[in-house]
Amino acid sequence: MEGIDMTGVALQLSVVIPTFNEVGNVSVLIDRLTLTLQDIEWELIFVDDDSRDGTYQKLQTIAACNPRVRVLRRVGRRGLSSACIEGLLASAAPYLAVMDADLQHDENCLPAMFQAVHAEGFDLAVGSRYIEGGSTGAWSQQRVSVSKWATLLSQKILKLTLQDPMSGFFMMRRSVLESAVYRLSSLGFKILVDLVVSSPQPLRIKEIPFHFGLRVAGESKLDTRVAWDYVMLLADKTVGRYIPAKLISFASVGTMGVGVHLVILGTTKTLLAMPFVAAQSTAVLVSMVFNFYLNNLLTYRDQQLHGRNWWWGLLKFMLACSLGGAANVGVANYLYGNDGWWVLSGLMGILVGLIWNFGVTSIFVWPQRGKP
Ligand SMILES: Nc1nc2c(ncn2[C@@H]2O[C@H](COP(=O)(O)OP(=O)(O)O)[C@@H](O)[C@H]2O)c(=O)[nH]1
Ligand SMILES: [Mg+2]
Repeated sequence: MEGIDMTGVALQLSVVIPTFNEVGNVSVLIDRLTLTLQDIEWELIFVDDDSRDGTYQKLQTIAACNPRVRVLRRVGRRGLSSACIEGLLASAAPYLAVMDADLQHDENCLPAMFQAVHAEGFDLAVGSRYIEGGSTGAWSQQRVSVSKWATLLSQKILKLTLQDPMSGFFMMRRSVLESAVYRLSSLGFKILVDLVVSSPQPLRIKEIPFHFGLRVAGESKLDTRVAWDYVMLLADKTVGRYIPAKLISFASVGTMGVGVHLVILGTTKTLLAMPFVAAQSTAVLVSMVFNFYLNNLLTYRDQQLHGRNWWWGLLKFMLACSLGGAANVGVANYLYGNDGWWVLSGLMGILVGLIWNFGVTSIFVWPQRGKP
């Protein structure tokens, strides 16, 4: 190409490594990768979600003297899948790998994965714990069964034939990313499921067994909220083309909010003998706080509000939802005046209120670029 110096050695492999509080692991990982990848031209791209333990600063120091290492820092954002996708999009090699930073993924599998996608005609090589020769290592029984259930769900609902679609350790040809990139959901923890389902063509996949290692430094970020993210990913990959996953999450939280409302109304009215108006107002207030709290925790986990922003967000949420409530009653009342069918009028009111609340809060309470 004219004007561009193409005399350097061409890069073959980009390894993308998401990090969140992994300061104790990254140096060891880089040393191990340097040994394992001796015969390949490689680069490492760390994507750090503004870790609090100095991971970013440490990586920056390493990157300053190791030209194979780069670090991308995201602020006010969280999410394993979206971090991987952004790292992959910042990469330059024809073959791309994703692996964890915590030394639980066996880097000795990388050459075999590279061989599979580079020389054996596979599009994707997956480090698999659920085929012969692989294992989940020292996982608790509970974690094994949750992972098995999640695997089963993706096999049944998304028709995946992979034995270990929950794996976060894989390598692919660049074309896999390029052809799936516009369809990726980027929700939650399960980037491999997202990639495979978003690929327009069936992929030639090789699974390579490995033993999931022990985490020595730092902590797992896997918590129960990851399960919610996973259900949202499944929803997005099935009905997502019609209804946004965040709207489904928002509506599910709202449904739970109705339950909370009724419990509070019941207790304040019957047990505390409050007048109906006071009991209903208390229930509205409590369920608004409940809705805000859960949406901040689940629906907008990737851009959660904290500290002062949390209180400010709550205020805006309550204001937006009060207007949504007024729209709900207005529409329902208008329809009821026309057709007199209370069920349909009521439901239409709820739908209008829901869409209003979701739309307005997604713009004013959890805007795309939140502050840390
Ligand atoms: N950038 C980024 N990395 C994350 C996030 N959550 C987890 N990670 C990283 O993803 C990898 C896997 O996470 P981990 O907590 O070990 O999950 P587990 O192995 O399933 O217990 C590790 O390298 C984490 O540092 C996140 O929200 N953002
Ligand atoms: Mg881990």
